[in-house]
Amino acid sequence: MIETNYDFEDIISKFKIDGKLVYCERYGEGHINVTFLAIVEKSGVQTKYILQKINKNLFKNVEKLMHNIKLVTEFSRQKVIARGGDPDRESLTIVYTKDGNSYYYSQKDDEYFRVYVFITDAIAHQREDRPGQFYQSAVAFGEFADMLSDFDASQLYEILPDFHNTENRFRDFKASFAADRAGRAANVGDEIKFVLDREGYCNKFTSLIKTGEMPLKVTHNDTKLNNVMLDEKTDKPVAVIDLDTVMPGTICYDFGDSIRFGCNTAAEDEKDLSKVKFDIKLFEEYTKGYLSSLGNSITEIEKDNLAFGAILMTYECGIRFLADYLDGDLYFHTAREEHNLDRARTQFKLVTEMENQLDQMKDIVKKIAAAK
Ligand code: ADP
Ligand code: GN1
Ligand code: MG
Repeated sequence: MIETNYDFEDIISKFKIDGKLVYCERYGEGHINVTFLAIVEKSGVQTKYILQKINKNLFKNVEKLMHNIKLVTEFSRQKVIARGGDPDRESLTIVYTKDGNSYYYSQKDDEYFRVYVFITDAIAHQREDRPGQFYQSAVAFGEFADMLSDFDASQLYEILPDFHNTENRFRDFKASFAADRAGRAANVGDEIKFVLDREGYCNKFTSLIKTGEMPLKVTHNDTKLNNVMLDEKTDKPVAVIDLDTVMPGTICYDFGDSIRFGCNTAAEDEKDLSKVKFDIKLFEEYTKGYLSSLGNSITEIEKDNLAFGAILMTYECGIRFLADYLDGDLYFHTAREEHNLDRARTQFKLVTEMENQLDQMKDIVKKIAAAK
């Protein structure tokens, strides 16, 4: 159960927001923070805001988290202004508290809240519902990576260390399996075997990063389709959102995580696995959009590993869902008993489908990269 019973009027009053709160309800489908749409009215004019209760179990140091987001949003804001765009729409914008902080700590609730300007006339899609949207999300994430290519990474805290270190994720998974805190391991023998059989995947990127062959860049690290806003009329990219995980990483993580979510013909939590297929046409679309907007900084080793990145990110996410199921649903928001298990199963089905099509996926990347 997610606690949503707060004194929203009081919370909103702490921020530089002028007017009366007339609406505040849960919003969006993020798995980590608790997001609300807040509507404030002044002189008959209503303004929307995004209010978020920050996940304090995950983000142990909110000051450092918001330091990162402040730097990245200010940087992207300047870039948007320089290109003549609208910074309040084309960049995530923090609304500060009346005493100038990027978040508000409510002592009464022992919770941290932040407010963003609501990005208007745009949609964060759960799936492509009009052809071309997934392509546009690729353009958005490619441009985002390109924009951050001259951002000084040393200014950022590594807020969730080893976020995409699959070796660590595998080790944590084994610990969850051994502890079996929720007494669920006996029900999921096939899924556990699926993970253990693929241990060989886990060090593929970590070892390339260690030797320096795979470059670390400032990446988003959570490139789901619903973390990008597309214009509601034109479907053109408006802004990349959910900047909690902007940290050094490889573009193969970002590419792979988008494919994991967006090339699934069904929802991430679909129960009927016969609906879950890997859509290679969408893979091709995304690759075109990403490579076209990424700039020229992509290296050979990155190109060679984009396709496998999709398998690795899907496998890793499946491991995380299954580990959370074994732990008793402590990390991801869940709405039903087997939610995390259903999610893990869709990921493993996609991994199998991608394993069978890896050669075609690699050919697609090669063909598109060569045509650039
Ligand atoms: P989480 O970390 O839980 O995934 P997000 O920051 O991704 O939270 O926000 C959840 C959802 O809220 C997004 O998918 C999107 O629908 C909506 N959202 C977040 N920020 C904004 C914004 N600034 N403007 C409009 N919608 C937003
Ligand atoms: C979480 O925050 P959200 O819902 O955009 C998670 C991602 C997972 C994703 C799976 C900080 O993303 O890593 O891939 O769920 N974010 C964090 O849907 O753990
Ligand atoms: Mg999100």
